[in-house]
Amino acid sequence: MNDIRNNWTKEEIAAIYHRPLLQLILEAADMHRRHHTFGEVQVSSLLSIKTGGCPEDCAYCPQAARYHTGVKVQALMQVEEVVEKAQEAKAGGASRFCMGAAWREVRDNRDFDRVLDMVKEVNKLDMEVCCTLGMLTESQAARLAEAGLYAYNHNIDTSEEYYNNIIGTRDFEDRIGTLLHVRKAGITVCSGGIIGMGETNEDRIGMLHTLATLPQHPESVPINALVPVEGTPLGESKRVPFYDLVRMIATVRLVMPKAAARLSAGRLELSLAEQGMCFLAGANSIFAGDKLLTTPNPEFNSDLEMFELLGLKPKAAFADKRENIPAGKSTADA
Ligand code: SAM
Ligand code: DTB
Ligand code: SF4
Repeated sequence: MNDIRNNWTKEEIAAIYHRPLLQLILEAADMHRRHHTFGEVQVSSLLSIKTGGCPEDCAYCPQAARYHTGVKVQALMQVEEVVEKAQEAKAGGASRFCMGAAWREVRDNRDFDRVLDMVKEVNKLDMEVCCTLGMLTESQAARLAEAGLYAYNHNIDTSEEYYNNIIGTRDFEDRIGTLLHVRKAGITVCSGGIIGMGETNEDRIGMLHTLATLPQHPESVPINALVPVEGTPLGESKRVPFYDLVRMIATVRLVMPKAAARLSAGRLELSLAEQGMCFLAGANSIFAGDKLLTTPNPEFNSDLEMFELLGLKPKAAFADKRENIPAGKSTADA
């Protein structure tokens, strides 16, 4: 059976999303076992290397300069500080280190040169290095690849139709353009979105349809439950129903079987049993550490307990073979 398809229709994805819940989870668990080692979870650590003051108007984001959210603006960190944080994350069991900057786009300036140095240095720690820096040109993506970047996170966030209700300062096509540049540079793609922003089920299905019909599926698909932050236009939003989150994860697993389905923002609100259900439904990646970019995340020790209790194991770095091997590594390491 060929599980990997890029010709999904929205109707097919909708039929999956709306299956009876336990049947959906069972099918997703089955698919998960066919393509992944069950119980293995990729652990990423996030660091905000440049915080706040962003010119964009993303309605969910505490780092947009135009909203008053109490996030303190911080200029780009120094390379040494970042390497220290990466070392700590590695010691805590993270195999991937993701550096986030509150930029609209990358500019070819000294800040970008410094980020390239960060990528080179973290790469030396034998961790999968990831960045999320906003929009990229083709040549910027190539420079990041050359520096040893393993993954680039760039979320499409929601459906094409709903996009401009959430973000007015750029278009959906801009996001897709950056994803193509990342792919072309041979960097693995991490792209997903947020639920709980007032979108319909159709929008969620549309978002997954866009990702699942790209010429190549993203290697990683983060599903974030909106963290409502006071001061943002979505600050008063109600928490997204848990079962919607499970449906999203299971649908990711079924339409993009090989992707890492990342249970991302919003984990702090979930019980252990709820997280367990997400892992059963195909989630196999999390952000660990007590902070996401600016909002809290479960404590390191409570995640350790969860891994112990549910019998989960952290996945080793570079466990997935990839065509574009980072500088200094051979396929034998992959
Ligand atoms: N500025 C870059 C960009 O927008 O691509 C990178 C950083 S941005 C904060 C990364 C992602 O975090 C966003 O695309 C969004 O999906 C997610 N995010 C931001 N604020 C969030 C919130 N309050 N709740 C859930 N996810 C959020
Ligand atoms: C992703 O999809 N979620 C992460 C990561 N990619 C960069 C970010 C979540 C941010 C949540 C809000 C905050 O902490 O500022
Ligand atoms: Fe800026 Fe990214 Fe936040 Fe949008 S999501 S406001 S681009 S930091």
